[in-house]
Amino acid sequence: MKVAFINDWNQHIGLQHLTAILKNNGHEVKTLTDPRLFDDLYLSIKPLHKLFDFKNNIIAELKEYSPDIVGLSVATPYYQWACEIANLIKSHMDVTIIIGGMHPSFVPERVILNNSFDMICVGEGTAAFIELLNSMEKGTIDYSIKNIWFKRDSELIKNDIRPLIENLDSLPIPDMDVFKDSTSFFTNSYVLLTVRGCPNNCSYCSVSYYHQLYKNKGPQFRVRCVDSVIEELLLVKSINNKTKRIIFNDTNFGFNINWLKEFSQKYSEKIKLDFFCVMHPVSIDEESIDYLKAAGCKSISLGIQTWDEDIRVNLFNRKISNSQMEKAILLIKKSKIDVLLDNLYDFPGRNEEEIIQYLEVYTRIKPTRNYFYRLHYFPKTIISQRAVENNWLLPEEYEDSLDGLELRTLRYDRNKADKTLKKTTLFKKMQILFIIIDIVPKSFTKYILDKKIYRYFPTFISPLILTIIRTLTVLDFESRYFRAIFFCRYFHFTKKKFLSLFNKSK
Ligand code: B12
Ligand code: SF4
Repeated sequence: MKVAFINDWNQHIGLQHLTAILKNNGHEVKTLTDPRLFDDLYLSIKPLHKLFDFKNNIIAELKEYSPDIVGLSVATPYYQWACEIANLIKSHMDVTIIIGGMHPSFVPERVILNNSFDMICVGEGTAAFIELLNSMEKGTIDYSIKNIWFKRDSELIKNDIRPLIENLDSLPIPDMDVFKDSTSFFTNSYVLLTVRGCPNNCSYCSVSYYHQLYKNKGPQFRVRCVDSVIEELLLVKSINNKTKRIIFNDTNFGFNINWLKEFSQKYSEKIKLDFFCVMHPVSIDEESIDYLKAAGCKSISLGIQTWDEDIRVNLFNRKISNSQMEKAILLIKKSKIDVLLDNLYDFPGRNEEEIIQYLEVYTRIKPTRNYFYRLHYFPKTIISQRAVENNWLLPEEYEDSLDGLELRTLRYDRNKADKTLKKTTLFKKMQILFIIIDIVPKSFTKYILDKKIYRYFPTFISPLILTIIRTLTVLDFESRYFRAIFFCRYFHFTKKKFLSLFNKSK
């Protein structure tokens, strides 16, 4: 069968898995890229996006390729993009479209109502997609394939979920060709996972919903063996010998200390590339830091979210103490590895004193970089349910998130709108301090905090613009990575657009 996947500019691990297994089973696969220039969560300029839109190129390529089925894969913030592409395809050609990935897996009952999607893959797709293609090849679709939801005339067929793949090492190494048109490739970076799922259950995190989705379907948190990770990386190096950065985007890299010890030995011997990883602060101690350092780790990202223990434990369901987090950060700093912290702002109960608490901690420990995210209400998360129950979010606002429309962020008390506005302005001013806290002297931050000078910061200084300026100017591993991705993406795809316009005009 001929399969076409449409992807944005990101490297896509799920698609790499799918295309690997499809090719192994004799199917033909093509991946088309929509780089979404001037049209993403960071930079959206409508007239420029229209000028550099690749959707018509995709339609032309699809018509030429003439696939039997088109596949899309999306997280919630990309769902509306997928709908737009699918509608456009349906208006140009008669082809079956299937959608999978996190968003359709979480809200299949919603996604199946969209006329442009003929089928949905709920949960893991490798085995299900092969079964589907094999049945299509035989000329009769098998409507009982587990993990796939179908439309047959006016009937909706909602099949059950199959057990999870227990042994991740039984899967083929992810396909490397599929990401050759992703910016990761041009920037010589490679993103991979050593685990799937997460043992924790943080209330705001989409990954936690897997515990419900896969209930009684086997252990949700699974770890690959070190050898399979090394094999994947050796292949990456052989395909792109310019590869210089490895990104372990795990939920919990190095969760198991024996795994980390083995990884450290093999990685430093066979791969020898700088790497970045996402860890949980509980996994950081003297021993794990030694292994990470020896392996060549340059940067570690930790989820902090808040220094208010009550909110962290009771609202966010993150079972870790302030002292454990502080110890982890200081250990990483001591080993001269960059430490990047993810923080959340914009949640109920947040007040000036609590933010001062953050600022005092960061004045003392000075992480390499602080990132601030608004807490989004993703579909089916525990916090979204609490938000609707507590009137932090209106039911219709939650409904919007199910369609990947505007992702609302937590509000304060709806009945005190004027106070909320004042609070938001104050938090915006305080954020400026967060962004510069690691580059200004401790005495400066202390003075500003003691005298509450931040209250007089001008409102025209935008935290977002400041963050962009910092990312463009600093030299840490993460900022270099983002800069490279941004520039390479725009350079590669604007060139491609001009070339296609030039060829057309000839
Ligand atoms: C690696 C990763 C990235 C990487 C790679 C992206 C990617 N899509 O592979 C990078 C850094 C680029 C990235 C970017 C983003 N990410 Co991200 N990312 C992850 C992470 C850590 C792992 C995802 C993964 O690879 N899982 C393993 C693969 C094998 O699973 P899978 O993709 O679901 O695919 C399987 C099935 O879903 C199914 N399937 C998937 N697609 C299809 C299609 C068809 C046709 C079929 C049949 C089956 C099928 O089959 C696959 C194999 O079994 C998760 C957190 C987590 N631990 O899950 C967050 C996560 C998915 N990301 C998230 C977000 C928000 C983003 C961004 C929007 C961030 C941003 N602000 O830009 C972007 C979106 C980019 C994009 N186009 O996906 C959220 C999504 C939340 C939500 N409800 O949507 C998550 C859950 C993080 C979190 N905790 O909030 N991400
Ligand atoms: S936030 Fe991190 S630790 Fe918590 S459930 Fe999500 S992936 Fe796991």
